[in-house]
Formats: sequence, C-alpha cells, structure tokens
Amino acid sequence: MRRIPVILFAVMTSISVNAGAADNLDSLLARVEGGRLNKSAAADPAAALRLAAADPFKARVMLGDALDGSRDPGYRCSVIDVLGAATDDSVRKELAASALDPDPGVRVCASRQLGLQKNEHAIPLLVAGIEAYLGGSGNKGAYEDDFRARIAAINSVWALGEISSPKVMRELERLYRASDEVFRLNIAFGAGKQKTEKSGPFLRAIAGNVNETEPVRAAAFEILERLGLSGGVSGAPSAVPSAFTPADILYTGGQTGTISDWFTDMLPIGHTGIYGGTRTEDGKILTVIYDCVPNYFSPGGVRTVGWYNYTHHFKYPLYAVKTSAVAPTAAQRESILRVARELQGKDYGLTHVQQKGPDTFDCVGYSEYAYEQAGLNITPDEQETGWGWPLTPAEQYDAAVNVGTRPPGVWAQQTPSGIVAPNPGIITGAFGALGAAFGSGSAVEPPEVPAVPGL
Ligand SMILES: [Ca+2]
Repeated sequence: MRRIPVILFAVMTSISVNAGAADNLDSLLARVEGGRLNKSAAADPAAALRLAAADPFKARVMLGDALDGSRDPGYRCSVIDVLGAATDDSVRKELAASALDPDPGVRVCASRQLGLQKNEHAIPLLVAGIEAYLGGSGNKGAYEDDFRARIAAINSVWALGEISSPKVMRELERLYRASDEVFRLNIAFGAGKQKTEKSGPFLRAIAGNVNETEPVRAAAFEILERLGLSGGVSGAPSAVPSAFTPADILYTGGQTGTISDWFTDMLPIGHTGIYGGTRTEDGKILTVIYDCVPNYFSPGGVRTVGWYNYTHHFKYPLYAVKTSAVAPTAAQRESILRVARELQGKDYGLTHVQQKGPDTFDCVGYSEYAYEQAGLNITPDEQETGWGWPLTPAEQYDAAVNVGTRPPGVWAQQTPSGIVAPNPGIITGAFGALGAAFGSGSAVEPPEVPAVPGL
C-alpha cells in the first residue's frame, strides 16, 4: 500500500461534498437546470443545487433521487443535505421518510440532516427509529452487531434535540426512561436545546438524581450551568456505578474521509477524547475530558474540557465510550491518565504527519499515544500506515470496543459471540480529515443551548 502525499490531503480537506458523488451531483444539476449548466454552478454543484432547492419543481426532482434506493448511498446523502434548502413543505414531509431508509448508511446521514433541517415531519419517524433500535434483538454494547444502526439512533436523538418542539420534549422524557447511559447523555443534550420551560425541571431532576450515573448528571449540570439554572441542585455522589471508566475513549462527530466516500456523513465519527472521570466543584458534578483540537480553538491544543467543548458546542452527539480490545488494567488506566495530563498544553499538528507526538498531536494520535505508552495498542499498526494514513478517529473507533451500556430490561442479553469486525468498505483506508473534524464543509452553524423562556 502506498502512502498518500501530504499535498493531496491538504487539497482534499477543501472538498465540501462527498467527492464520490460529485459527478452525480453534476448530472443532477444538469437535469434540474434543463441542461443549462453554467461554469460557476459546476464548480460547486451542491451550492448550486441548494439554491435550486427553493424552486418546488426542482426540489421534487432532487427528492426523487434522495429517496431512490437504487442510487449510491453517498450520493443520496449529499442530495438529502442539499434538500435542507427546500422551502416546499410537501417535499420536506416526504424527505422525512429518509429517517427510516432501508439503507443503514443513509439512515445515519439522513437522521442527522433532518435535525439540521429542523424537519418537524421527521419527529415520529426519528422516534420510531430510536425505539426500534433500543427494543431490537441482537448484540449490543461491547459486541454490537450493527454499529451504524446505533449511530443512526444516536443521530436521531441528536436530531430531536435540534427540532425544538413541545412534542419532542415529551418524547425525550419518555425515551430517557428506556435508554442506556450514552443515549441518556445525548437526551440531556437534546433537552437543553428545547425552547420549553419543561426542559429546566427535567434537567434538574437528572442532575440531582443519585440513582443516575455521574457522567449523565454532569452533562445535566453543565447544561443547567449554561442556562443559569443549576442553583440548589444536589451534587451528592451517585449511588449507581457508571459504565464509563476513567481512561476510556470518548467518540463524537466530525467529518471523516474515506477512500470510497470522502467527507460523507455516513460514518460521522470524527473526534476522540480521553474520559478523565467526574469531579465535584461548588456542589456541582463536572466531567473531565482530555482532548486535542486545533490551536485556533479556545482553548486549543491538548486541553481539559467538559461536554460542551468536547462536542464542539453540542454540534455533535456523544457516539460511544470505548476502550482497547485488550482491556486496560487499573495500573494501565492510571498510566493513560497520567500521560494525558502530562501532555496538556502541547500543540495540535494540522498536517497530521506527527499524529502521536512527541511535539505535536491530533485528537486520535493523542489518545492512541496515551494507550500505547501504557503498553496497549487500540488500533493495529497496519491501519496506521499505507492507505490508512493517517489514523482517523473512525478507524480507531472501529478497532476499539464498546464498554457495557446495557440497561436492565431493555437490551437483548449480550452474548460475546465476537468483536465487531471492521467494515473495510467503509473504514479501511480512511483519510484523516481531522482538520475538518470541526465543521469545514458544512454551512451550518454549531447549535447552541438556547436560553429557556420563562425561567
Ligand atoms: Ca496503534
């Protein structure tokens, strides 16, 4: 396998749509424009199509492609993205069906796009998808059968957060009671975005509940703090253990390039961090996360943050909490955390040539390095070379294993039938679009937690 020249990587990070779909987008644009394809439109067909989506007739042509299961999933994801600019409500209503698309890759990207589009028609479909996943049979957690089904369901929770409506708040409250820890944490993020006075009491109940785990309570505390509503909530230690153990790796979103589907949302794992545990400060439970982001972030480089900064202002969900396939011992976990702390203040390397230090790091190189220093190796070396250069968060995600997240009575019994195998068609050879992990290629502003009216 040959290595990809750095210059190619630099060029690729400027691509804003699924490169594999570009030709198809060109031909779609040509159809939409009746063959009158001008040069400026050809330079960025996705941007031209977004403009065209405001025309109901043209939007309907695009809708046909978006819902056409015979077409390339990456292309369909790009068209679903483009249709976020549609103004015809009947198009938006039909597009909502993509939340339950038979193609799991399309479900992953559609569930996110419908949230970005704040498509209220999608609410019942997103909820149905989450319920189908949570109630479905098959292995979950460390021996997940279908990681894309899980990501689609997590994206759906995130999307419900973006589609602020009283109906959503009721669904989030209901889903919270039947969800595992990662889902509950994302539900807390989503509740914080609801423009309803009900979200404050809901989050206060989570934050103060000693029968909820500390990472989830910490998420609620952090959101309440931003809303100015954290006063008077008890930060007494939880009586229930968390499945999150300090030194686990946290995975959130970003944009990840692969050979076949560059910069598609079909595999949205784009950023890693090291879970450092929780701490109590001023009676509030706070999360400690060590990660590494470009120096122009604030704070930048290797840093210590909470959920808000780690998820880039809740622009992405928490996708998974994982660790190496060979589980770290207690001593190794201490070593990982010590190395993570010792590297604080180091710079981020934008070229990714020096992912794992010693002078500069990127997010996935930082967490991989901390594990390797402890004698562990999350991602096999062959995935860090050749077409796999540089290592991406998605590749590491695939090599790591989930920690147990099964709540009683909801999940099918875990049977350790085998570790989830990498999906070479999707993951192997992924480029490290790490510089793009925080939103380049997207015109959408990071959502913020809004103020809660009336409180
Ligand atoms: Ca490695």
